[in-house]
Amino acid sequence: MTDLIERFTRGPLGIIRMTRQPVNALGHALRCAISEAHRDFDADPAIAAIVLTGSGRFFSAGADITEFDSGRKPPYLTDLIDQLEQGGTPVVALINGIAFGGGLELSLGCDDIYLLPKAKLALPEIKLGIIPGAGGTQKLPRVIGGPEALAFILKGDPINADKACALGLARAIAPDEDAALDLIARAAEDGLPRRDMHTLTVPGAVSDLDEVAAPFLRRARGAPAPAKALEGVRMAYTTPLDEGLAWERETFTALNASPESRAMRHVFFAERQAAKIADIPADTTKRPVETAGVIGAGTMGAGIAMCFADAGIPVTIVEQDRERLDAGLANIRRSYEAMRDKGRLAPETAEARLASITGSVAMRDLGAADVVVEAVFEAMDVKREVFAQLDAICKPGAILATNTSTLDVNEIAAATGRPEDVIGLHFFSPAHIMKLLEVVRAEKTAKDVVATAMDLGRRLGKIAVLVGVCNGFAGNRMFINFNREAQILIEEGALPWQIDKVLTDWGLAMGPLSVMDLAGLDVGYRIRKARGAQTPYPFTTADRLAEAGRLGQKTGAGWYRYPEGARRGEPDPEVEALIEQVSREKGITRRPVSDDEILHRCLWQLVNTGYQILEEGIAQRASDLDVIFVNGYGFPRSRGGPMFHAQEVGLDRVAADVSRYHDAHGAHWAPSAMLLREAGKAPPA
Ligand code: 3H9
Repeated sequence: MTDLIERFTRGPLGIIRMTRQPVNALGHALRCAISEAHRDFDADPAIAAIVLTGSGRFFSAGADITEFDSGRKPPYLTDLIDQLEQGGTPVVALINGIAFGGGLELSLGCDDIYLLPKAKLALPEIKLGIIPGAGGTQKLPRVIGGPEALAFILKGDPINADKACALGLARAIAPDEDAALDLIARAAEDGLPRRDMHTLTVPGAVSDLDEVAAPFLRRARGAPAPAKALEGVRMAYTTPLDEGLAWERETFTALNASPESRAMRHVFFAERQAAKIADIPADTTKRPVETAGVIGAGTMGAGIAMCFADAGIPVTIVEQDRERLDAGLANIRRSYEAMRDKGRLAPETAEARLASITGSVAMRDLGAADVVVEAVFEAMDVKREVFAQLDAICKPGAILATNTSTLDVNEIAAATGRPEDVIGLHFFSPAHIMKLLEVVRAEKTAKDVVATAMDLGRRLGKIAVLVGVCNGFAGNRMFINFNREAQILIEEGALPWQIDKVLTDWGLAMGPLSVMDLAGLDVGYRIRKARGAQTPYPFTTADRLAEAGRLGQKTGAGWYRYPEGARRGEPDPEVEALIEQVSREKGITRRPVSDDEILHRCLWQLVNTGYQILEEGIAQRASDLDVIFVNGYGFPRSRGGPMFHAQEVGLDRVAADVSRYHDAHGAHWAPSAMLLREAGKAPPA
């Protein structure tokens, strides 16, 4: 046994078990070890079949992504697959767990595939901005059909063992490894047929593919890989296998070198890095979280309760009166029923989740909860009152979390006699759908509470990012400044639809004005009024729209007008007239603003604010801010996040632009000292 593979025999079988920690990524050393073991077994006349399997939860997570930048060395994965196909002894893949990307392609190079019940199969390369590069686009359509293979590649999501068998991707599911090896041994004794992909053709008509590809191409937002995946699968119908494989290798290599794929790989590693906390070891003992409570059954509270139910954690949701509680519970029921009706959730799963949510109008029913998340009205006195009550009711050691998006978590914690148990869990709306969770560490939050909250985030299927206390924490603080810049640009001469278009053409899911229309203009209006005017104050137009009852989509008009409940807004001459009037009142001579200026002033506000946040220690690392924007604010993954994008452009250029904007537009552009240092424009701290 090495730390890469185990090899042993069992009757007529020679078994190669991949054991490379943590996920059996097919790095160079593992490829060499498999190649050598295969060669030895292949030369042994006593071996009737070679079995390739994995260990623990993993068959193999695919190619080693860390090698993509450092340069890969032969034998390449494709060489290894050629070796298995050309050897004299049949090879069977026994997929015990996760077989992703190159791990699945390695299996497709085997003569047959058997599964254990926990097998999960995927070609997730598309999520890294690439296409499968070791046969996936050419062989999979030959095995399961073109449209099925294309959907599998474009989604990149895993399928389970039953589905893999139903698609004809695997022969059988065995209950455990012993049973599987017995099955394979019997098949080997009968003479395992060899699989020659060259003899297979893709059934059906090529034209079926366009319909499958259309929604993915629409959502590609400039990323080139989906179109290439379509091209590859289309080729599989008409092109000899070797020619198709050569095209696939070349295309994989080109995409791998693209800025989009570099950015997406950055996000992949950044998301994993975000889980690591400098002063809290990964093995810190977590507090048990078996039951949860949520206070508030409004949109946010209901969504948070659904997160717990979805994760199998029973939850009690508390409202102040029966009417509100019933309305909240009815909303939850409607959401689950909609998922069931759309086929996204099995009827029994929907019912089980609903059954795990209990409603109550008595706070004391939260006494036994391991964690309570408060999602009540966003006002300090209300929150402090709730936390004082929780302090009196909750069992010792319970985690008391606030979902505030703007308020000072230290002040909320101080309303209790146990501030060490208090933390912020900032969910994003809709809470049961959005991936991002900001975990807000207050001054006195205990380390095991932070560790438990980060782990809870993972259990809830979120990407948890640790941030500190400040107005807006990390994400909203950056977003607010980005949006403020959009407002200033409008006063100077840009129009809302120009700004939104520039930013969505660049890849953002939505522009800031459409976001305001979706969220409701009354939300920001109330916050601004509560906080008092700031300088500069560029929200005059937004305030006037709100005061005129143009609250956004929900009232059919905001920055845009929405005829008959349309979700896509139309430019509105009335808004244009209002904007011009506000500029006039402020003595601003409107001028044409270029798309380039719009893009860079909005983006560099994010980046400059990001560096301020890092400098203040509100976030641990620049890549955490990228994770926040990609998962919470519709920033394109293929641009890697604002901080990564700035580094790609060059921090010296960013710093020069920021300094120029500072000269032209004033104090809100004061360059972050850290940005200047990182750009080499100021001495190190
Ligand atoms: C490919 O295969 C190309 C081929 O078509 C063609 C080639 C020619 N490589 O996520 P976790 C690390 S492209 C290197 O926390 P989980 C990860 O960074 C590849 N490292 O665990 C982390 O490291 P650390 C196609 C990898 O249990 C640790 O493993 N495959 C790789 O929540 C644990 O990861 C994919 O895109 C890798 N391939 O989830 C699969 N995978 O501890 C990508 C993981 O230092 N991987 N690591 O932070 C995943 O989706 C998830 O990691 C997986 C495990 C589901 C496997």
